[in-house]
Amino acid sequence: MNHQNAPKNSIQIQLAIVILFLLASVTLAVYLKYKAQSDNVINETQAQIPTHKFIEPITKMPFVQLEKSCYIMGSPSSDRWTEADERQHSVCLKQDIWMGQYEVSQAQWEQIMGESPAYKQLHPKHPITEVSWYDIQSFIQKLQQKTGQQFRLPTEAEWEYAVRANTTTRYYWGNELVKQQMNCYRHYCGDDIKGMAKVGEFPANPFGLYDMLGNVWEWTCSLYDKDYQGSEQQCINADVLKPNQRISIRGGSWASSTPRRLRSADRHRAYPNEKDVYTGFRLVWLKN
Ligand SMILES: [Ca+2]
Ligand SMILES: [Ca+2]
Repeated sequence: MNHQNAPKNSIQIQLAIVILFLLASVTLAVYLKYKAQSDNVINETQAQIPTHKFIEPITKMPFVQLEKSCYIMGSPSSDRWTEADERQHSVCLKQDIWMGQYEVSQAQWEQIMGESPAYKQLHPKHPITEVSWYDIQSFIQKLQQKTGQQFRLPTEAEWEYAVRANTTTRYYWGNELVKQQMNCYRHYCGDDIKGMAKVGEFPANPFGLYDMLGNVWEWTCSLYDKDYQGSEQQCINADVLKPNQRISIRGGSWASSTPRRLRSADRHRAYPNEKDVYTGFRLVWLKN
């Protein structure tokens, strides 16, 4: 009997091995698929590209939601390019920011103000320039009247949080200048554009914001203080602003003479009634 049952047992064992092998293969396949999916999720989280946007209905300006967070503003003293007014300090944003995805364009300015003061008016999608800080306050007032929404310029601290997008390097892509990353000055930059570029021509930073470095300098709403004693985290009220006080402007321009001027931490300033062909702005939207 035992002898007769032996081949049958052997077939059963072989079948069991095959079934076990199939089960193991299926389990492995399911695991690998799950792992690939979870890896993608992690990668998306690491990229930290915000997905929430507000589109202002009249000019179609998009604003990207940046979640409130703490970060180190300024540049390390170990970097030989760091300047005296870039003291590193921690800043915590008290609320989410809705940052303009692009510099405000000439067409958008004209749409709200009815006329464009911009130099040469090369293209409607060029950033608006030759607007003083006071001109921008008028623009904001009219935009608010027309849309029923609230806007302002970013504080200097909000601006640097936005440009860094959680990076700590000189530029949001690293420490060295890389061609075709921003619109800067030809002899060191190597980009193909001689003057202003249309907004959004160069790659966005990790938060999805365009031209934070280069193209045109951007007005903030903060009083310039070389020692970073807190004014960088506030907007100066136009009513108390004195003619001899200066406002922080950020990001460098298509005409900046050195790549140092285009670093995330670099700071510049201008009197509120100044206007030139190198300076424009972007807005933040204030969610109700
Ligand atoms: Ca250029
Ligand atoms: Ca810019």
